[in-house]
Amino acid sequence: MSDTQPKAAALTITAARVIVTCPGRNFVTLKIETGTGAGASYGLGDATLNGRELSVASYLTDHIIPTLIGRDAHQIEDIWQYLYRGAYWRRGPVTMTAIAAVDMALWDIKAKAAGMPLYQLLGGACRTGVRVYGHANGESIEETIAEAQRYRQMGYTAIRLQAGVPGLPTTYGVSRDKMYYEPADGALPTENRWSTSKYLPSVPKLFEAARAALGWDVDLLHDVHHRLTPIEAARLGRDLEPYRLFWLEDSVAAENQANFRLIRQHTTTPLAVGEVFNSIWDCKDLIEGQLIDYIRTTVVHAGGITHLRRIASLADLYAVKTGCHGATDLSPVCMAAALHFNLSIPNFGLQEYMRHTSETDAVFPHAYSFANGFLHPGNEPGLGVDIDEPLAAKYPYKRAYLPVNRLEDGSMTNW
Ligand code: KDG
Ligand code: MG
Repeated sequence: MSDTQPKAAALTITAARVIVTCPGRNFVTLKIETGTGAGASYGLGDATLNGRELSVASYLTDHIIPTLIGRDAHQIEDIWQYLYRGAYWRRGPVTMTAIAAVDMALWDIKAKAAGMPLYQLLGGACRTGVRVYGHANGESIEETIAEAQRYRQMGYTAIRLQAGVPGLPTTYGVSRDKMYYEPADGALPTENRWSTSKYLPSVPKLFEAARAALGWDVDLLHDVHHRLTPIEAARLGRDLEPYRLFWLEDSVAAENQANFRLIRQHTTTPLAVGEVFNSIWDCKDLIEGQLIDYIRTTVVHAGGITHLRRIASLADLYAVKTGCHGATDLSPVCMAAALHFNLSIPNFGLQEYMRHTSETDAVFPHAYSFANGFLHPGNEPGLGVDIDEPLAAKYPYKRAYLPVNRLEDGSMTNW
């Protein structure tokens, strides 16, 4: 930039630090401070990576924060490029979560400086609210349907259904918690068992019973959690066609994006994937090949609002909609960021919303609210989320791992 250009007033970054707290589960939050005295402000970014929280905290504290001090918080894109290109080692969940936290905090600061809720800065609201889905889960089909009915009564118009698989001691997505979703359950990883042959016949039975009990005026979803091969996923998609799912999620692991070509050739069940993706490169072929219908990348794990907007814009060209991940391990800071993002993009699809415990809500007071199956980010300047630091300090970090998964013969498989 030429020195002769007039310069806008800078918002100098004066300090930044990482806050780790465990109000029921671990959350990592980045707080960036700008200015001094009456001109001081701050922004928050979620940096939580389930089961690997301290790696992101270290990446931020040891490697990113020293490079932020003195920069102009207004230069969000330049800082993003600096952290992504400048590191030489690109991508990966730890790096991209750390970059996401910086990005969220900078958008929070900019929107506070503008005196606007963030969605206004992102182009304004494209809709009146953000439609969400919750998880109904149970050991049996009957229990799952009863849970789904409870979600209907709360106003949800879209519900994910997961039921126990007969013959397996535990099943992905079936937990004791009903309003929260907390799979990180041990100081060392729990070992689960998996059998595709037991699982596959159980899912169409669940959805047949669900349609009979719940009718057709509700969107139903299912998460396979990366457990099938492409041809098994193709068969499941076909078997579920009569029940018109809103989406079938993560039916296969997607390191090989071409897996989805095979599934797509065999079924019209809509496909969603991407909660573990961390960059546009993870989903480029899936989107350009129109191999999926919903992309599930979210703010905290995919490089922040700046990068997620790029993914959504690419997806829009190919009629792929968003379906951001929103399990309980994504903090209220991420949830708020996702809501501002969702409200502002043309190709929003659906937002996952698993609630936080009252302890978490108290640590992160927020402006977003739920009514009639929709969330709204509220109209406070910035993201509309704060952190009560003295309260956060009362909940020290507790090591917790996600489970691992083995086949019945003992082989490791995808969790
Ligand atoms: O941290 C992992 C969880 O967020 C993940 O297992 C939840 O698959 C999930 C979902 O769809 O919410
Ligand atoms: Mg999932």
